[in-house]
Amino acid sequence: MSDSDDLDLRALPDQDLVQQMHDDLYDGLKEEIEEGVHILLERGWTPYRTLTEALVEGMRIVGIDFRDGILFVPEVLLAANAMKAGMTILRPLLAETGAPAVGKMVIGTVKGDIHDIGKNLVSMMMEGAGFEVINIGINNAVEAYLEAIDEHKPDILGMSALLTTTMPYMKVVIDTLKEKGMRDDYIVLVGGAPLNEAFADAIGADAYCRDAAVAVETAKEFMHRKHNVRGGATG
Ligand code: B1M
Repeated sequence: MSDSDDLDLRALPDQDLVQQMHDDLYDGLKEEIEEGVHILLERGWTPYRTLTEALVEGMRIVGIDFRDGILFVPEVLLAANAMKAGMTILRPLLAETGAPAVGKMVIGTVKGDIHDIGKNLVSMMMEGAGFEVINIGINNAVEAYLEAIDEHKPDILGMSALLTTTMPYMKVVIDTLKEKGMRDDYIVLVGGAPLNEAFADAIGADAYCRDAAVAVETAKEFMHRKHNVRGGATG
């Protein structure tokens, strides 16, 4: 920690600064991450580049050492906090497109799962692409999804799961929509590190989204199809 205390982040060239931010994220240094994000933006980096190269890449490294038993939950929580602080700065900038809403999405992490960084990133990127996003948080039981759908009438239902033990819950939600005869009223997109396309197919989702950028592209594509179908039906 003392290394970072002494370091003048502004004196570092871009590449070294990004490297230092990966280290600071690893060490859970929230203020340093905030400062690093500001510096990159001042230097003309786009919010998206700052997000992906400085923050998401840093979190990927944290994930590897968490998996390998080098980092533990308390340290990873600190890293997650630092990441969120950086995302808080970038969120309004990413959303600043001024575009009319191209669709509405309700998104939440499934029951039993409290991972929310990826979901929040998807929300931010979707907002940036002009979607209205209702983020219902973590640990959502099927009732919470139904309530949000009923209240907000979205085009898209997004679900996130980061654990192999919680991903099957997505099927519970989709099966409930089917039972209620509501499944075809929504585009269901799913994502999270342990998922893949075969899983999304097997549970009856419309698509698996590998990352936030793919989520945006997929959502746009489905909205386009939805509008075309409507246009075809009426015209
Ligand atoms: Co957890 N954790 N964790 N964790 N954690 C993982 C997921 C794990 C892979 C780590 C590992 O072992 N390598 C592992 C899961 C193993 C498995 O099931 N296969 C794991 C474990 C085991 C656990 C605990 C059980 C640990 C314990 O207690 N012993 C526990 C479970 C808690 C619970 O949920 N009930 C736990 C706890 C935690 C923390 C609380 C400490 C913290 C979460 C903090 C938070 O989110 N606020 C945490 C973290 C941070 C991680 C890792 C390190 C990082 C996750 C992350 O934020 N990634 C993670 C390791 C990893 O994934 N490599 C790990 C960055 C984020 C940008 O990526 O979330 O993948 P990601 O999101 C991407 C895409 O997946 C996709 O787009 C996103 C952006 O590009 N996407 C979607 C995600 N959701 C989407 C939804 C969509 C579309 C796309 O909808 C349309």
